[in-house]
This record gives sequence, C-alpha cells and structure tokens, in this order.
Amino acid sequence: DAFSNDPERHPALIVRNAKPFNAESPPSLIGDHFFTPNELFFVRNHLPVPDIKTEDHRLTIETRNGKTIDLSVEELKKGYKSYTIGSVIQCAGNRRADMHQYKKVQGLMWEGTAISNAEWTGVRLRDLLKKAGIDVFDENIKHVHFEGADIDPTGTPYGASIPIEKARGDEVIVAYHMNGVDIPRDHGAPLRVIVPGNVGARQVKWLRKIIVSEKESDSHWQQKDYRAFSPAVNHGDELNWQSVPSIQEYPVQCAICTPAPNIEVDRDDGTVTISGYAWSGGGRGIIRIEISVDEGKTWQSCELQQDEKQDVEHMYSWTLFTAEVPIPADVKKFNIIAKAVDRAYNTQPETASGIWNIRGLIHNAWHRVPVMVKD
Ligand code: MTE
Ligand code: MO
Repeated sequence: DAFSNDPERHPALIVRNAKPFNAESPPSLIGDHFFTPNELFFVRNHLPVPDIKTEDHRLTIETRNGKTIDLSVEELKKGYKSYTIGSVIQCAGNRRADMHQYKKVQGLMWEGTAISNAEWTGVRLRDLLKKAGIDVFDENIKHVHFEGADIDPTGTPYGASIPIEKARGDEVIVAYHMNGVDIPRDHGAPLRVIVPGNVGARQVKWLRKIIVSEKESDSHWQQKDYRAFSPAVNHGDELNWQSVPSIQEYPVQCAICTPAPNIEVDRDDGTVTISGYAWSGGGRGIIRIEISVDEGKTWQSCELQQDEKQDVEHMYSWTLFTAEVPIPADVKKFNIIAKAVDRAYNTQPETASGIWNIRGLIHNAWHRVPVMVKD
C-alpha cells in the first residue's frame, strides 16, 4: 500500500477520497477562523505523501544553460528575506458536485469547501531565480516549472508551471511556514510554492525543483487536466487539450457555508443567520457580497471580514461574510442565494448553463442553499 505512510488527519475533515487523500474543510467551521487552522485546511493530493527529512531536502534550481544550484531548507531560510502573505488555495474542482447536479460532469465530487485560507511565510521566487543567475526579464523565459517530490508509479513527479510575469511578481513565494509553523506533511513539508491568486493546482507541494523555460510544463496536470472546455464539448467527444489554455487565475467565487442545505427553520424566528466566503483570483479584492431570498429579484448586502494587511488591489486572502436574512412570507421552501463582486466588477453567472464544462472545473455560479420553513 503506497499510502500506508500518509500522515494522520483530523477527524473533522470531510473525506472525498481516501487514497490518495482528498478532503474538504468542514463548512460549519469556516466562519470560526479567518485563517484556516492547518489541521482543518482542505487537502488535495494526487499521489502518496512523501516523507521528507527537512535536513536532507534540497531545492534545485535549473537555469537555461543547464547550470543548477542546490539549496537546503536552512540555506533558503537564512539566505533570503522572508515575506508573509495571507493566501487562499482553492481547487479548480471546488463546487463540482453543484455543477454535476446541473448536468453530469467527470471528477472528484467536491462540494463547496475545497478551499481554505492561510498565512504563508517564505522567500520570493524572484529572489531565488536571481540568485541562480536567471534574468527574469530574459525574453526567452516564458514559464517557470515546479516539480514535487511525490511520484506516480512510473516515477514521474507531480508538476505544474506558471507564466514568468506571475513568477517574478512580489507575491509569489517558496514557503516553509503555514500559519506560523512548519508546513505540515499533507500541505507540502518542507517547501511549497505559493502562487497567490492562482488555482491550487499550480501551488506545488513538496517542492524540489524549479526550472525556467520557453514552454509550459509537460506535466500531465498542466497539459491534460485543469483546463476548462466549452459547454459545446460533451460526453463521448474527444478532448483536444491543446485547444484550451491551462487554468491560472481564478474567477470570482462565493459560497454559503452555514446553514447547511435543507435545514428546517422556524417561521417564528423571522430570520436566518448565514455565513460563507468569497474570493477572486489575481489579487482582485471582494468589494461586496449580496444575498437574495427571492430568486434574485431583490438583494441585501452582507457584513464582510477581510485581511487587515491587504488592500483591494492586492487581496489574496478570502473575504468571510455574515448576514441576517428574512424568512420570506407564505413559502414552505426557499433558496438563499449568494454572489460576490470583485475589484474588477466581475461577478458570478446566475446558473451553470454558460460555464458548464465536462470536467466540472471552476464552477462559480450563484450559490443556492435550499431551506425548509416550519410554520
Ligand atoms: N503539489 C503536489 N506536489 N502534488 C499534488 O498532488 N495538488 C495540487 C496542489 N499542489 C498537488 C500539489 C492541487 S490540485 C491543489 S488544489 C493544491 O495543491 C491543494 O493544496 P492543499 O492540499 O495544501 O490544500
Ligand atoms: Mo486542485
């Protein structure tokens, strides 16, 4: 059993797949912590978790002329200025189960909490590249590749890449701390790359190699996964992966975490208290979140909680929200609907109709929670 050496996990995680381990953060606890506690942070593994001794770990950086530099974790910590940044990781499959209900899709059936937020500490990727003698403005360098220490049965490691414009930005770090302590095994110990504002799949855990290149990573996860097709591409069609770009920045997202779907509320209570999260890619801060209990005819605003260290132009942490919503008159059942607006005034589509894709990726339609009313 290749997974027998996986770490122990918190029993409150909602397991979607045991081997490899994939689990959501418990939605009822999301609102309790602006930064998700490490043991409740969602986990998305494709392979067994590597067991790395920090003292033995080496990060290799390959330059274009085949030269390499090797760094120990200690050298990385001591040799470069450290930065701390609040940043969400969200799987591209978050809310897939919801899209599947609209129309069948393929993939792991994540509900709404394949997303978490943490404060990450590490060194700038740009500083490491510079130290390796790489000119981050070299026109022949278009992508930066990352390789993990987790390997599939053929010996191929997990890998991904990001565009150089992103890689040389202020916010991209090679992290060694998660919420102030060493990154736990499930989340990439001892080193992982944090690419704030981008999809989870590019934020390679157990980072052991960095390569600069003219091309994107050849990795399966860059080339034949994590790309969203048109709704015109259907079941049975051949998937032409090269016809669509890899997902990098995430679109605007929002979901209600409490109450859970189909709870029963007392009409006498008059209102329901709701909570949830919103987030957008590219550092675009959330400017507002609105709730409707009449299928979108009217909306009310929510109370927002945001990262005190970030501004609306550079917001990589999520926004948590709460609201007190009225129970509509004369109904036995209604939907609570939430949607967010980001700094670019992007908002979410009303339904999955126009964004449906066969792999069920980046589902961000209005989030609906059905509620029953007891008279
Ligand atoms: N990095 C490695 N080495 N192996 C992986 O399986 N999964 C990716 C990414 N980095 C993965 C990886 C995906 S798809 C996601 S969504 C995030 O890690 C999840 O990060 P988390 O498990 O810390 O929540
Ligand atoms: Mo993911």
